[in-house]
Amino acid sequence: MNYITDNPNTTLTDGMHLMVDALKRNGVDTIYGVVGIPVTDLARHAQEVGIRYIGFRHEQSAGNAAAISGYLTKKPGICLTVSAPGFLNGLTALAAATTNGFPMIQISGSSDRNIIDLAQGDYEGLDQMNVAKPFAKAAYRINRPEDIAVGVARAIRTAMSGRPGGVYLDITTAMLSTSMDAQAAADSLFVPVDPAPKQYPCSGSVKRALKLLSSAKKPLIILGKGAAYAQADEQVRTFVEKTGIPFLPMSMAKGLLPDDHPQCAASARSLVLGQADVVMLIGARLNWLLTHGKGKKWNPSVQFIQLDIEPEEMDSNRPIAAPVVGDIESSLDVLIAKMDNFAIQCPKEWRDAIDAVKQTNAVKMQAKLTTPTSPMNYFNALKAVSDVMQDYRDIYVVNEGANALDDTRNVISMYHPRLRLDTGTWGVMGIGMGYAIAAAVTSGKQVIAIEGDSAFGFSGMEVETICRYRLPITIVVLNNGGIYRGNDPNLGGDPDPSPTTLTPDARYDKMMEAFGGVAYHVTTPDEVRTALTAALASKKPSLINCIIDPAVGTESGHIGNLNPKSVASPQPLQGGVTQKA
Ligand code: ADP
Ligand code: TPW
Ligand code: MG
Repeated sequence: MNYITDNPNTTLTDGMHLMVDALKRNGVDTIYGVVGIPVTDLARHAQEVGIRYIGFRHEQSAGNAAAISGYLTKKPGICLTVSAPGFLNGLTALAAATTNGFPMIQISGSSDRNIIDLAQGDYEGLDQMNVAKPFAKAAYRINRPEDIAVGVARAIRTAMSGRPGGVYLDITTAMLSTSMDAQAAADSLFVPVDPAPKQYPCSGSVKRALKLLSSAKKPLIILGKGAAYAQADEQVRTFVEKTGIPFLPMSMAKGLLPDDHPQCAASARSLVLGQADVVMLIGARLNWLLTHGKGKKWNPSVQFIQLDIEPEEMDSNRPIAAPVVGDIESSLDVLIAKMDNFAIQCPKEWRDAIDAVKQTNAVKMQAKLTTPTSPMNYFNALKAVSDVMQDYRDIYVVNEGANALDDTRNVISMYHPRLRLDTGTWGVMGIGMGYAIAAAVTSGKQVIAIEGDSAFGFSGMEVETICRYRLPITIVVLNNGGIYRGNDPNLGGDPDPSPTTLTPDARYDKMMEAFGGVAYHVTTPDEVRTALTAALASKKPSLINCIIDPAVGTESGHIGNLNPKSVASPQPLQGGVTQKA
């Protein structure tokens, strides 16, 4: 129902009702949030007109849910927060969405401008828009109901177009209760036309890229989450398969082409980065995750082709020999159309060398996965998870932690695009439950969240949300009793736990039980297998608490090398950096 058109006798409306109508008119079907002054009625009215409202226990999870819903649907996810503290709680997620390039809009109620601007101490008073600006792609404030349509349209277009990102939309308490003629209000609404227009690359840039690619002896394609976001799945497959060039998926691009694709070079990562002479980046940035395209991991004379919608991304870390600025779908359409004019091929020796390394590494991995230990380690526990998941190849995999993240990424194969959702560009702990909830809500599909015990703690209270909405989410906590490890000593020798230590054998399963979900406490891979089989078959909210050896984790997982080196204590203080990225 639409408040204004369905209430013909209404002659006046107000900002709150018009705001909801504007969202509805723009196709918003779900709002993720936490209510309170001044947005409670807005959420109620949204529900009244058929927008689904998912109420969280903390705004950060609501924001994460909105962000990943944006990634999955290519439409901005909406997060609703109250003023000051609620707004700030959501802001971390908005900032992370912007960093990841996910479209979302954080709509926040805000207090009285007159009081805020004179710092007179309003209820939850904060100059929110100025606080939001550095963390968002853009920030707008709607001060009058007659500006709602434009404000919402601007927020949507900004979030979706170019490189997507987080938009902050400030709605003041005064605006929400300002009245407006209902007919004029209805007439003001509109939907922005083509908010994320196609952007074709210029033909010169395409020819330059194809020419460089055809000169390569050891070409490599790197697929990033921008390629996954673009939903140009057929174009990606056609281009990769027609060229025959090996590809390396970045974490969230896993599954864009299946991990068992013969051209997938994920398990020969060191070899391909170390030797490739021409690397084509498709929706991936040369940021820290690729060691900025330089250093000992890379062939020093590598040349780059980069497909990206954001012109400023080019040359940000390494000179880009062939920049192709456009959206990935359009760019690949043109590249595919023109590629026959260039003799692009992938030398057999290069593919053979990669295949040989893949085979050797597969044998090593198999040995790790099948070596029994007591207590369990990450590998034999994840082998059990992986076995069960062979029957669930189309479910979402949410993943966070350090070892729990890196080992899962390596062990759990992905077979379909956009099913792997993880800590992203910042490596944020706390995305887990928000991402899992939004994946389930937007798709109606099942979700498995594979969580470190520390990581889970950041959003663990949302188990109640999962149970309240009866979502088909299974949480697997890889519980080694700590951040990286559970057995670090307190170097001061006093009885306090060490900085990395959490409660040993903590019963996270009881949290699920507390809210009516199904809970398992397991200590062997066989028990993992049995519990996960039952949990996934039940489609119920469920949590499997897997007790992992507290001694096996590596400092910071695969990125221990990023910890600052100490001159004063050249040896790692405890455990330390034991594995190179
Ligand atoms: P990853 O972490 O997987 O390497 P990044 O987030 O670093 O990926 O990079 C994604 C890139 O994709 C960003 O530079 C972004 O501008 C770009 N991008 C996002 N959507 C599109 C699109 N539709 N077309 C082209 N480029 C895109
Ligand atoms: C918002 C720092 C990186 S990884 C991690 C933390 C706290 C948790 C690792 O322990 P976990 O995994 O989850 O038990 P495991 O298997 O290695 O034991 N705050 C934020 N983000 C980050 N990245 C951190 C802190 C961190
Ligand atoms: Mg842990």
